[in-house]
Amino acid sequence: MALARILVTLSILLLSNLINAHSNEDKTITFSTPWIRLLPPTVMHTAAYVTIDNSSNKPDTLLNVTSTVVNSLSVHQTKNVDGMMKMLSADNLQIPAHGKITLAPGGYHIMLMGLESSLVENQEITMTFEFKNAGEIEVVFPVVKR
Ligand SMILES: [Cu+2]
Repeated sequence: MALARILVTLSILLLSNLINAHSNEDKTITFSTPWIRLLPPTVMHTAAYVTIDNSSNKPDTLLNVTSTVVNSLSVHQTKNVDGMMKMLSADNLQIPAHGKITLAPGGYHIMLMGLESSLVENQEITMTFEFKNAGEIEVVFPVVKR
């Protein structure tokens, strides 16, 4: 019993710390480990990956992704359709309340098409993500060889 009470007290303490951390910045959407895959210089398209976290108690919707240095950005999902890997567009991607969406190779990704010039390793590309509730958020993506 005593142990259970200590555990409950501990988890309440941890929880209140988390809540404080979020209310400090008032940011409901946060991004972690953004990266863009470096492809050979002749390939004028590539993909970007990131984990999007939603700390609010409402789902949010990704409406648009833009960048001043890439002509066309769109959200795609790689899917196995009848044994063939296909890329389907994934407009209006939903980030669940108190949840996250991971964009990773083999699944969701942001497709960069019509690059004006080839990317170089460690180059940084800024993208603006527009959410229905959270508004516009800028994220810097490093170009990584992986
Ligand atoms: Cu794609």
